[in-house]
Parts: sequence; C-alpha cells; structure tokens
Amino acid sequence: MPETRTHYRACHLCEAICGLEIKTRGEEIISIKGDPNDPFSRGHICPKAVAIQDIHNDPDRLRKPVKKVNGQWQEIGWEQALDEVARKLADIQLAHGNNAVGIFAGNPNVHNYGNITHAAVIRKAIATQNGFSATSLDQLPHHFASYHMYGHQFLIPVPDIDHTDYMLILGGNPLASNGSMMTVPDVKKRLQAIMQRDGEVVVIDPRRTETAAIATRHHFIKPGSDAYLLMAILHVMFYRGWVDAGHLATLLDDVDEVRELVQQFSPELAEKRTGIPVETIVEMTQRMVETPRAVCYGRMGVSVQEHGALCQWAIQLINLFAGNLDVKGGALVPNSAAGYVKPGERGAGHFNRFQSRVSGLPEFGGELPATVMAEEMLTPGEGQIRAMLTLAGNPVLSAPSGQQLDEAFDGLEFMVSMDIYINETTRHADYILPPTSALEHDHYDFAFHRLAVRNTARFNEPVFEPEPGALHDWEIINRLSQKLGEYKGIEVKTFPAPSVIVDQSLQYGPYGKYSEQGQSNAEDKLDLLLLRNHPHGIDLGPLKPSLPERICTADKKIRLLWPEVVAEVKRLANRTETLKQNELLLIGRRHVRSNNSWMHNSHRLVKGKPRWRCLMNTEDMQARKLVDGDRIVITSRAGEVQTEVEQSDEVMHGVVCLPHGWGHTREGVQLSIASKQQGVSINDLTDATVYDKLSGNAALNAVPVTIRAAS
Ligand SMILES: Nc1nc2c(c(=O)[nH]1)N[C@H]1C(S)=C(S)[C@@H](COP(=O)(O)OP(=O)(O)OC[C@H]3O[C@@H](n4cnc5c(=O)[nH]c(N)nc54)[C@H](O)[C@@H]3O)O[C@H]1N2
Ligand SMILES: Nc1nc2c(c(=O)[nH]1)N[C@H]1C(S)=C(S)[C@@H](COP(=O)(O)OP(=O)(O)OC[C@H]3O[C@@H](n4cnc5c(=O)[nH]c(N)nc54)[C@H](O)[C@@H]3O)O[C@H]1N2
Ligand code: SF4
Ligand SMILES: [Mo]
Repeated sequence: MPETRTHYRACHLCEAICGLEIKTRGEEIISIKGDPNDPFSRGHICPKAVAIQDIHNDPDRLRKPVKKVNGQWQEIGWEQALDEVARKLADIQLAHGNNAVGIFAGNPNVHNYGNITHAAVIRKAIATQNGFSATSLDQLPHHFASYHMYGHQFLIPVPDIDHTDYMLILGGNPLASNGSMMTVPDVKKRLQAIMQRDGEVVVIDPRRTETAAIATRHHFIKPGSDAYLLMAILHVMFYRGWVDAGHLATLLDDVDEVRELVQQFSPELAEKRTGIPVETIVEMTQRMVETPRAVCYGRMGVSVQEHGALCQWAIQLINLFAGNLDVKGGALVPNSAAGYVKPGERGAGHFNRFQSRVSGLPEFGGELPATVMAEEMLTPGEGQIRAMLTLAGNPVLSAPSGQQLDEAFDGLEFMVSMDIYINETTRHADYILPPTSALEHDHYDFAFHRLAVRNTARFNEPVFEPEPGALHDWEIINRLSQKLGEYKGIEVKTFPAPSVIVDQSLQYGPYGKYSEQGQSNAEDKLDLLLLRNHPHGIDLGPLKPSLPERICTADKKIRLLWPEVVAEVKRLANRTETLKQNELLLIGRRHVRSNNSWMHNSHRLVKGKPRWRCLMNTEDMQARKLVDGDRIVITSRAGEVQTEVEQSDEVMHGVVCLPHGWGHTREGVQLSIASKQQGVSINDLTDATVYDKLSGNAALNAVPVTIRAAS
C-alpha cells in the first residue's frame, strides 16, 4: 500500500487563499481540511475546497488536447495540437492583420500564478489590440481609480479589517464570496470581531445578504443608485466641515474643485434616488468621520454597474477626506512580499491609448472592454475578429448579451481554448488545450497577497506529479507562443518557470535581500527557499501606512480630478429616471457552494436546495399573481429566459435576483453533472450596450427586466 502523505497548500478557488491540509495515499486524495497552522486563514475553509478533489478526479476534465473533426472531438498529441493551432493563428494574422485574432482571459488566470507570470509571452506573440478579460466584467473600476489617483493600477488600498471599528460595505457579500479586492480568509470571524470590540458593520445592499444578516445594520438601496449616496456622503463631509485628510493633505490639489463638484449632490437628492433617508446618510457620514478607525469599502454591486468607476473614485475620496486613508484601521495599501508596488514598478497601466474598432471604447492596460467583444467578432470590415483564443474563461456565461456572444463564437473562422472543460464557450472551439490540474503544479498567490488584509507569503509544492506528457498552462503558453512566432516570423521570448520569477520578485521585494526599505521582520531575508521551508506560510505582520512614499504619479501627489471623471460627475447629475412602470431591477448573487460558472460539475456542491432560482419579493409576486416555484419568463432588452421564481423578502421591493454562471443545458456541453442542473444564464439578460461610460466596465447589476408567468 502506498504511504499516506500530508501536503500544505493554498486553495486556488477564490480570493481568500485559505491554507489547506491535503492528505493523499498514492494518487488518491483521502481528505482536504483547513490548515490550522496557516497564520492567515487559521484553519478556515469553505465547502468548495473539499470539492477540489472532484475537479481533480472529474472524468469530464480534459487531460489531452482535443480537436474537432466533423463535429466530433478527437484526442490528439501535443506536438500536433500546438503546431496546427500556431499555424492556423499565424495564417489568419498574416492574411488579415494581428487584430484578426482576439484573446479572452478569464478569472482562473489570476488564481494560477503561471498564467500571471507568462501572460506577457502570449500577448507579445499574438500582438493584437483585441485583448479582453474578466477584469472588465469585474474589478476594472478599482484599477481605473488607482491608476488615475495613485499612478499605479495595483496600488489598491484595502480595508484594515482587523483594526477597524466602523466598516461601511456597499455591494459586497463577503460571507458568500469570502471577500474580494480584499483577501480576507475567515472573514465571518473577522467581521464579528469588529462588533465584539463595539465597532459597527453597516451593509448597503438591495438584498438582505448573509453578510447583512450578521452586520450591525443593513439598509436597502435601489440598484444602480449608489453613486448618489457616495456623492452625498462627500457633500455632507464638505458642507459640515468634516474634511481632514491628515498626513495626506499636503499631497492634494483641487480640493476646492471637489467641494464644488459635490455641491449639487445633496442627501435629499440621494434619498430620492437611493431610498435611504437623509438622517441615515448624515449619521453614516458622521460615524465614518468621528470613529478614529473607520473604512468604506465597495465591491461587485457598486463596481459592476453603470457608474462603477465613479463609485470606486468616490470611495477613495471618502476614505481620504474622512482621514481614513493610509491609517491603521482604515484603508491601507498592502506591503506584499512579491509584486510590491512602488515608483518605477512595472505594469502601472495606461488608458485610452487606442479604442475599439466598432464603438470606440477606450483600452485600459492594453485591454478593451469585454462588452465590445461580440460586436468586434460580428461586425464585418477591416480588423474584424476572425479567430479567438480563450484562456481559462467562459464568456458565454460570464459576459453580457450572452446569447449574442454564443452566436459570435459560433460564426468564427477559428477558435482555440486553453481550458479543462468542454463547456458553453469552449464547445465552439476547434481545439482545446488542457493544462495540468491545479494540484499538479506549484503555487504562489501573486495576485492576492497584493490585496490581502494582512501581509503574509506562502509557496506550495505540487501535490501530485503531472500525468506523463501533460503541460502546465505556462508551458503551453511558452510553446504555443514560440511556434506562433516562428510562423509569423517574429521573435518571441519565452519566460522561465514561474517559481524563478517569483523568487526574483521576493528577493527585490521589501523583505528580500535586495530590499531598499529594510522592512523585513522575517527571521531571514525572504526568498523562495525560505518559503519552501515554511509550507504553512510566513506572517509578515499587519498592514502599515506607506502610501506617500509609494505614490507612482509623476508629481508624487494624489490626483483627485481629471477631465473624464469630471464629465462623469456631470453625467450623473443630469441623469433622469428611466425605469418604466412594471419594470424590475435585476441584480446578481453568489453562493458559498458555487464558483462562477465552472464548479457545477461537482455533485457535492450542486446537491440539495436549488440555488439558481430567481428571488422575488412577496409584494412583487402578488402584483403578478405568482406563487413560489412558478415558472416565469424574464425579459430584458438583450434577451429572454424561462426559470423558476422563489419568494424571498431578502430582496427589496422592485428588485429580482439571479446568480450568474448557470445555464449548462446548451447542446454540446460535456459536463455530465452540471448539464443535468436547471437554471439559466443571467447574462442572457444583461446588456452589452449598457456599460460604465467612464471605465468601459460592464454593467451587470441593475438591469431593467419585466416578468410574467410562463404559460
Ligand atoms: N451577471 C453577472 N455576470 C458576471 C458576474 C456577476 O456577478 N454577475 N461576475 C463576473 C466576474 S466577477 C467574473 S471574475 C467573471 C468570470 O468569468 P470567466 O472567467 O469567463 O468565467 P469562469 O466561470 O471563471 O470560467 C473559468 C474557465 O476557466 C476554466 N478553468 C478553470 N481552471 C483552469 C485552469 O487552471 N486553467 C485553465 N486553462 N482553465 C481553467 C474553466 O473550465 C472555465 O471554462 O464572471 C463575471 N460575470
Ligand atoms: N462562493 C463564491 N465565492 C466567490 C465567487 C463565486 O462565484 N462564488 N466569485 C469570486 C469572484 S470572481 C468575485 S469578483 C468575488 C465578488 O465578491 P462580492 O462582490 O463580495 O460578491 P457578490 O456576492 O457578487 O456581492 C455583490 C453584492 O452586491 C449586491 N448588489 C447588486 N447590485 C447592487 C447595487 O446596485 N448596489 C449595491 N449597493 N449592491 C448591489 C448584491 O446583492 C450582492 O450582495 O467573489 C469571489 N468569490
Ligand atoms: S473560502 Fe475560498 S480560498 Fe477559502 S477554502 Fe473556500 S474557496 Fe478556498
Ligand atoms: Mo471576479
């Protein structure tokens, strides 16, 4: 009998990066538990982590490249697959230009560090302006605000949740999501600890979420109206004389201009638009200003709506002018061991260097908004996308106007997907190139230590040896890019293993031997070897104020205003109410047993009560003569779906709520468990023509819909 082994490893599924203890015997996984010795997650896990074994063992998971021949999938060897794919992509680009090939990179790219370290290799080889990613369905407003205000898209302040005494959460449900743009394992205990030290957690959400249920207070808000609330908070701060930026005051210009801009956004106007009473708004503002350690935080619900970037900008201003930015218990920029952002650090970002061909939307950091992806494929003319590479993404279910995207992928001349499943998107591909399973490669959380509420670092070895001949994502990227370069006649530089890159970043980081900052409190100078010897991870202490010396703008000041943001404030001021009578506003939701679109093939996660139904308030159901469990038709400008309604007064009057990532019954999907689940895709209803004008981010929340009983 093979020996039993214990492995320590970060969970790669969500941003909480919990430490896991995985016991194996030979090729078998015996147990997956929380690692109590992980200094950050302290033993916490959620049900998804246990399901990692279901993905690893899933017979539907691809292990070898497949090619579609006469509509049938055939397994082929890696040499043939890489060669044929590279040749076809090169042919299309040589005939029609580089922009004829598009790329969509999905969410798991940031949870798989080789895809982060090697993204530049494939981007160089393909060299297209038609690059898209899940960023513009998600956190683009955060990068947008940080780029413009602090000069670097990754200089992102996060709530110092372990030391705050007042936390205002807008449009985030960390109890289901386990935190986002704030890496915070064990978030429930950390939020409860705020209240145990007599602090307060206040949640603003159109749904009384799991987080709202444990918070000190919850206020409903009309979806899509948060910008009025945030501007009103700034208004109250300025007009009651509650503005004090503390040690950051000398880094500011344009304070008077901000005061002028917020003047027209009275709390009375905010009450009218949001439904939150004036007294509540004033009280919230006062608490935020008067509590020495307070923070305002906003996530998906405020980022992924029509004024997403304005909301994230306003949240920065609120923290700044309340004296809560760059102070203990407020919002702090993490001092990460690798990828530490300081002046001169690469990848600061850029904006509007080029625009999309059809609608003229601006790029950010070299990518165009995913909302224009379908029209770039469907609109004929020079520069039309004729071929796509999807890399760990499922945009048919995750991007707006999903039915149109489905059609667009179907009409492509050529498509290749780097993915582990044949799903709603990859079923359209001609080739699928599957990487190793997550447990077969090493791991360092390059993205999430940079957003963590405590400074820690951890490197993990693979749990299993890769199957013979299998390639990691980064190896596929290197080899495909090199071949593509050969066919295109351009030089493509491949990168060494991700661990080599991380080792360098650690050594040059604030705790490494080449550190200029001398911040190190690790027992030794941090590098990969030291991390290898500490598989539970190393604690590097609480977040520390460090913003002034890290601001990356040319004049080292915080930029409060720029022309586009001023124009957007005016747009908000001039916005009129367009919701028709009988229309409801559709919002999303997440559940702790689901992960975007790709974990519904685990029986252990999908069993039990259905989690895909449409939540509706009693009053709205009665008005439509509906009862719990009825079949309903939901119609929006973009599409129509049929599903079941669930009576729930968790959602406010006038609001309905569907999770995203469902709708696996499409033809050709090879997910034997997921495709037996009912549920439809919310993104068949969301609308690609409605987006955040400031950043180009999608507006997936607050979608006007009508609902009737299905006949
Ligand atoms: N309406 C609505 N839509 C939303 C959202 C919402 O809240 N509401 N949320 C948005 C957000 S925040 C996000 S991040 C996006 C996510 O959007 P996507 O990234 O497009 O969707 P995922 O469901 O994460 O799909 C991940 C894909 O990667 C594959 N995969 C998993 N692991 C690996 C791996 O290690 N390597 C490779 N090569 N492939 C892998 C899976 O099989 C799957 O096909 O959805 C967005 N869409
Ligand atoms: N279990 C699980 N965890 C996940 C994921 C998952 O799919 N499942 N996905 C991961 C990903 S990719 C991400 S980006 C994060 C997201 O992390 P979160 O943002 O914390 O997750 P959501 O549950 O989408 O929370 C959004 C909240 O906004 C509310 N909301 C909707 N519209 C509005 C509005 O107009 N105004 C306000 N104020 N609120 C609104 C919704 O009711 C919801 O409670 O979660 C990550 N973690
Ligand atoms: S909370 Fe996120 S990181 Fe932690 S175990 Fe669950 S899925 Fe994994
Ligand atoms: Mo996301």
